[in-house]
Amino acid sequence: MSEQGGGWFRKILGGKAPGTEAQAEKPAEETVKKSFFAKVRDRLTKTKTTLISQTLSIFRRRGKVDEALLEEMEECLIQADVGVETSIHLIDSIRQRARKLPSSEEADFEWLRKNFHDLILEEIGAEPPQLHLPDPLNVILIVGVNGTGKTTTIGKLANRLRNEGRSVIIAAGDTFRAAAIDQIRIWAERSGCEIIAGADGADPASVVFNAIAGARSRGVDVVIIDTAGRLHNKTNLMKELEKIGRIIAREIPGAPQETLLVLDASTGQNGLSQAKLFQEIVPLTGIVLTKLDGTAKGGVTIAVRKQLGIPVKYVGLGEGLEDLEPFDPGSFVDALFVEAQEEEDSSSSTSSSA
Ligand SMILES: Nc1nc2c(ncn2[C@@H]2O[C@H](COP(=O)(O)OP(=O)(O)OP(=O)(O)O)[C@@H](O)[C@H]2O)c(=O)[nH]1
Ligand SMILES: [Mg+2]
Repeated sequence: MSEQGGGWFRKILGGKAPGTEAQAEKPAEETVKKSFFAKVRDRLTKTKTTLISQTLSIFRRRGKVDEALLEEMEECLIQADVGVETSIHLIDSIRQRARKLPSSEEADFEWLRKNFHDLILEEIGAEPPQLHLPDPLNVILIVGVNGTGKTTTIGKLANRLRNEGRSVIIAAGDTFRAAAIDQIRIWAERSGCEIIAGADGADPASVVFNAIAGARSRGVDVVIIDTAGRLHNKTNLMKELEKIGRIIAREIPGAPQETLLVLDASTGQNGLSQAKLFQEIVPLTGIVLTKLDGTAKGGVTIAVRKQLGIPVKYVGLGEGLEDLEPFDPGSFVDALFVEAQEEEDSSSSTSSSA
């Protein structure tokens, strides 16, 4: 596991990385983080229980890899919102790998665990996807249907980028909903970033133009643009995003450097249809998967990568300023499997002591 992956993993699991020694972490700050991530881990458990632990527990009941087990596993993946197509593909791959085993080897529990782990990692890609912001002035366009967490994500992302030494201006490009500007102002304050807003109902493209001009004159290197999620129909949405895109490209050749689609993980497969719709309107460079802290449908993480070919770049793990983490696929899959291991260990110790 990579160094970076270990870090992400340790944060989520409150310090426990598999195969690494318990490390003496920096005390005060780490303790605060630990209690926070312990809370997150408890919430993420919902995902793990459904996706991996449940699947593997079927194995424990049956004791061998046979057709009935594979069918039950497939069902389980579909219920965890991995998606029908991807679930069938995963199980087919397991089936083929099992067939190819030499007769001297058995498809036992460890075999299943390892192959399942590797296959999921192949699906989502092992490399942690990075934001690509190479220019003196970069634009991040944030899109998604209403309520998925765009505005909240912008606040968290602005905070993150500032902590990484970037300067950020937020463009309040959602002028459609009355309260949207006040909401993004609060997030700009929290993250300590400047905000450029117009009046309610103003043309979002003019807000974007002003934000870029402001960023240029102040030497700011990132502009994050909020957009409206509720525009009644696809034609309106398309018109508005196209206009915003035109202004951005005219002002900064090559921009937007990133166009991130915000998806609510708890909407499961519905999120996939949303992503397909947006893909037709704007070229997406990444996904932010929000509300992963409160869902049993984390399987959508695997589905989006496989079916849309777009990497998940960040995950939202709560409503606070710090609750956004860069997505690290290796750690994500490790976390799923370690939880299964821990559950298994505790259940076997319970049964042996009984
Ligand atoms: N638990 C949890 N809640 C989140 C997360 N991200 C956003 N939320 C909540 O989701 C709700 C909607 O978030 P917004 O940021 O307003 O969503 P939006 O996409 O900007 O919505 P519109 O402006 O209406 O299009 C708020 O109550 C947020 O606090 C997350 O990662 N975890
Ligand atoms: Mg919003």
